[in-house]
Amino acid sequence: MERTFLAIKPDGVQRKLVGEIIRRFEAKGFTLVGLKLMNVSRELAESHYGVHKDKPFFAGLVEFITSGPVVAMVWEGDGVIAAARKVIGATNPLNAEPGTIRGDFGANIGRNLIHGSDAPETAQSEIALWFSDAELVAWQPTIMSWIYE
Ligand code: IDP
Ligand code: MG
Repeated sequence: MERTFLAIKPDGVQRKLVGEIIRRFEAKGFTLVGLKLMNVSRELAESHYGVHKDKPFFAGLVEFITSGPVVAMVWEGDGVIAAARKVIGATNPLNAEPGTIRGDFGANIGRNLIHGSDAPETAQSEIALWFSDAELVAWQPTIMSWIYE
C-alpha cells in the first residue's frame, strides 16, 4: 500500500490542532504508521524544502518550520498521497475549500498548518528524510475489511 509523509507545522501545534488533524486522517480510513513530535533542525528544514531554495519566501519558511515543534507522520492507504493532499486543501488557505484542513483553519499562505507529500517520488524521499526504518510500524488494522472492499 501507498505511504505519504505529513507534518503538522508549528502553527498547527501551537494552535492545539494536532488531535483535530490526526482525527481527520484516521476517520478517513488511513493508517498511521509513523509519528513523532520534534524540533526541526535548520539542516532538515533546508533539505525538506530544498526545491523552494530560490523562492523569495524560502528564508521565512525555514525560520517558520524551525520555530517550534512539528508533528511528523507517515500514513498508509490506497491512494493516500493524492487523497491526503485533498484533505489538506490548497496551499493558500484563502483558496482552500471549506471542509479541508487549510480551508477550515487557515487564513494565510505562510501559516497553512500542515505539509503533505505531493507525489510518489517526493513521498518516498520525504519519508526517508524524516524517519528511520525502525521508526515505522507496519500493522494491519482489524477493521480493514470495513474500509476496503
Ligand atoms: P504545498 O505545501 O501546498 O505543497 P508548496 O508550493 O510546495 O505548497 O510550498 C511549500 C510551503 O511554502 C507552503 O506550504 C507554504 O508554507 C510556503 N509557501 C508557499 N508559497 C508561499 C508564499 O507565497 N509565501 C509564504 N509562504 C509560502
Ligand atoms: Mg509542496
